[in-house]
Amino acid sequence: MERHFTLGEFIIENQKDFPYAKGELSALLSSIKLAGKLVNQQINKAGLAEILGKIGKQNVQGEAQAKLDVIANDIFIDTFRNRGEVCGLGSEELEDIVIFDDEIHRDSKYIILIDPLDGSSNIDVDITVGTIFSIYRRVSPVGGPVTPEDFLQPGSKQVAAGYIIYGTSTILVYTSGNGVNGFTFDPGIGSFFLSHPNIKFPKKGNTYSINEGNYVHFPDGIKKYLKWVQELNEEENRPFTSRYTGSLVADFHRNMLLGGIYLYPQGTTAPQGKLRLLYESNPMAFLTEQAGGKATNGSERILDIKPRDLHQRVPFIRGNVDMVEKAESFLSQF
Ligand code: AHM
Ligand code: MG
Repeated sequence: MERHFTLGEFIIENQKDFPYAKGELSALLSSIKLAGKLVNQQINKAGLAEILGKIGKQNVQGEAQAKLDVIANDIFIDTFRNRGEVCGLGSEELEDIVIFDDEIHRDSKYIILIDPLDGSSNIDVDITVGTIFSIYRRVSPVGGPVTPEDFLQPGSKQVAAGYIIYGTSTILVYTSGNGVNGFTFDPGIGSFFLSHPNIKFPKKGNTYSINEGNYVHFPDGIKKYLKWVQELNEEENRPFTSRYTGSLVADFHRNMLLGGIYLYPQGTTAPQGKLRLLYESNPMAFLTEQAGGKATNGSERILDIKPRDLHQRVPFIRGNVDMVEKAESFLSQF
């Protein structure tokens, strides 16, 4: 039987491709791998361990926190606290950044932004959830205090980004700017193995993913685009297929592997959409471009947006280039 590369072996083999300091970024990915295994273990036994349900508090976004949201957040923070690869962390679950300024972290060049458990409203009904991460090189001098500017960099400055999808299998997908690769977790061995090398969007896609229940709130361009995707046109393979789980990682992963478009546009009740630029849209946009797709807010490249604050939201459209450009053309016309 052919033996696949482990994630660790792959990282060492490809270190030459990392744009920055080699060993540290490899170690950082190894910490994500460890935290991902711990979260995976918690998710798998959630029904038995009485860790389903809400904790009765809201996160900084005003959304009800699930117990596993908090557990996953703690696991990632503890992992990065115990190891020295990042000097600061921002989390969708926390109002402020966490600064690690003790001896082992002080000389670190990296900060990380995480959505520890995305799609957490799906946990209690056993639908796929995910962890999303985004890594930047700090812009403030190494050894000095970590600053907000270290976190408020445009997505084009990411040095690595990815997600862990806790689905029928657990897969870690990441890019460090040299393509996208996916590694499936083998629970018997406890390692991630290369299973999805060099992921690219297929040339053609015909799946669209959007919460159509919000239709009445969408801009006219999106309404007209949705009517267009539902029209009969055999040559263009329309109507498209609608698939939406409410878990960004699941909808993203499927559409990247099979081709398709994901939209979370602005609406009258959510003027900037729902997704967070730093924790969700930027890492997904980096992966999208690395897989040959396109990610915009409807008119502007996501990775070019200069963030104003940590929890900023942004309309998000990403997928096959031709599909995204079609949606953009409707937005610019109507
Ligand atoms: P979360 O970070 O609080 O879990 O919210 C993000 C999730 C995404 O995974 C998903 O794409 C979106 O919210 C679904 O939102 P909606 O339920 O409005 O369709
Ligand atoms: Mg999220």
